[in-house]
Amino acid sequence: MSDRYDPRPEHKFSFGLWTTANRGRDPFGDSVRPSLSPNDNVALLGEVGAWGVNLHDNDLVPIDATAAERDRIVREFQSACKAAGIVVPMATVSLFFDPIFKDGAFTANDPEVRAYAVQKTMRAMDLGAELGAKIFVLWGGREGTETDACRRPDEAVKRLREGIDYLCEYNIDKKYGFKFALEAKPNEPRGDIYMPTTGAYLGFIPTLAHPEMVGVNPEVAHEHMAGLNALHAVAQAWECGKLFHIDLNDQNPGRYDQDFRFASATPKAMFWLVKFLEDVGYAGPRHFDAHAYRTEDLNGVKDFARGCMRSYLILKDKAARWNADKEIQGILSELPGKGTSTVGKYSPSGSASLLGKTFDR
Ligand code: XLS
Ligand code: MG
Ligand code: MG
Repeated sequence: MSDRYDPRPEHKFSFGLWTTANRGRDPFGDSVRPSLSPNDNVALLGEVGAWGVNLHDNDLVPIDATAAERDRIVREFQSACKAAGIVVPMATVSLFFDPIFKDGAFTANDPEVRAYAVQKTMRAMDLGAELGAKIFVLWGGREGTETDACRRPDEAVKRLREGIDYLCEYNIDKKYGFKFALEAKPNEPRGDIYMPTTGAYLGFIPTLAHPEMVGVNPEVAHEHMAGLNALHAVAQAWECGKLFHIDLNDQNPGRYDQDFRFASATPKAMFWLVKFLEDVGYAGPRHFDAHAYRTEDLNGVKDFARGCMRSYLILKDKAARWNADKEIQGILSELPGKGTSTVGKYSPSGSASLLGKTFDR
């Protein structure tokens, strides 16, 4: 059955390999779904009508693969993507799964671990570039603490900066043309993660050697975990030209990282988010970083993926209806004080007349 909510390539809907291959494992329970190979995964994404697939290095290439194995896996994956009509817009690196990162990656106390984290990221950039990705996401899942006895948090910030500056130089050196998108999350798996919100990263980026190369990847669930309004984070990133990517899903505040299907928990908030992205003309990928309920089987995973895209398109349609609705627009036009200027640029005479003005409170 096809209808106007069918996904099309121009919608730029993407999924991480890790999202549709999520096997429903959690800290208290084992996998409930069989493993899904990367090649079968892209076939599934093609079947449901997605446009792109994103990946961590080790979602595709096992951490202990030889160079020859790596090359074969990449070749076969490229064929699978081609057959499914799926592109790779974004790549990222796992700096959280391997036990070596138990104390962090770029911020770990052991300089060997930090150097390995940078090397692993450079190789993940090589992989992403080979697959055609132009966006490189960095989520520092282990960059944090359970107790601050282990290091001073400002030292962690300096280590993080050095790592990212190095990767920016590598990007320039190799002419990869990546834009880095930094993804914040307040906690989980660490007790507390440095750079807990998108706003923290927006403060950090101007301190980098190549701020123009670095933006953010806000995730709805992560802002909601912190009890924040995800749209406000997205809008602030957009306003300063830093919305390089977005992770769409859903999440109730004050919970573990739920990664629910897009718009399934807070549909009203997600309406405003979609309306914003469409109104401002955000042209990047709409990436769903979510997974199916643990009670679902593989068919349920397909329903879940279709549901993410369908929910987006329904909300996009409602946003267009909002914009076209005469009654709504009539009410909005009655609001006072349109525009973004308040008092204009400062001048001594202007300030004197402002000070002299009497306001009717
Ligand atoms: C985990 C993150 C992760 C990033 C990519 O909570 O959302 O999936 O998006 O490493
Ligand atoms: Mg999440
Ligand atoms: Mg994410």
